[in-house]
Amino acid sequence: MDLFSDAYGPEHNYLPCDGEVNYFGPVMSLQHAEQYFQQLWQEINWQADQAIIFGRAIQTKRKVAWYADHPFQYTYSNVTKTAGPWTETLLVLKTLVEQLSGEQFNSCLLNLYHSGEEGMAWHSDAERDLKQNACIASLSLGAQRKFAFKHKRSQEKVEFDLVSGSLLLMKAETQTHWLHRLPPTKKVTEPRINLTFRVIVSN
Ligand SMILES: [Mn+2]
Repeated sequence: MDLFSDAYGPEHNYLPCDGEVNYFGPVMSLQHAEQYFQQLWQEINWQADQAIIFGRAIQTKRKVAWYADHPFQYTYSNVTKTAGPWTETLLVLKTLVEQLSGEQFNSCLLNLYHSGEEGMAWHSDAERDLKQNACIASLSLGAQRKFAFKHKRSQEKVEFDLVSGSLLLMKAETQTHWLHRLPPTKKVTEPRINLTFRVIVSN
């Protein structure tokens, strides 16, 4: 397992095969990252998420929110959510991410992890509402967390330290062949907000 930094720059593909991941490192100052974190913490309509564990729906401590160009419906983990309209802060960040990535997005799924004890298990972002092989852009604000990819067949791992204000892109066939997760850790006590900008197919 390799631990990478952003030493290669945004053009570098960190995956050895079957997909493309670009890591830009920080794309704003720490002060701006903290300011955006505070704004989103205040203005986003954070909601408890549900997870299905052994067939039972349970409330997660992790909070989520879902915003888009239109009141799209989005289904994951057997829960359907309707998107709210963009806030001013989200539009600023969406514009920044679009300029850096050269991609366009019509929606954003936000996750709020109150501390390192909250994480996300191995999964791929392959919901049927997502445009297949479209870029997913992940912007991190707040606590630095590890983020890992694992190839579905070979089990090969690629791991990142996602610093506050950093941008990571998942492209092409990444979701088909790779899982990703946010491992829980007792070492992190501060919260993190993650924005994932996506392309949803109209429904
Ligand atoms: Mn994901």
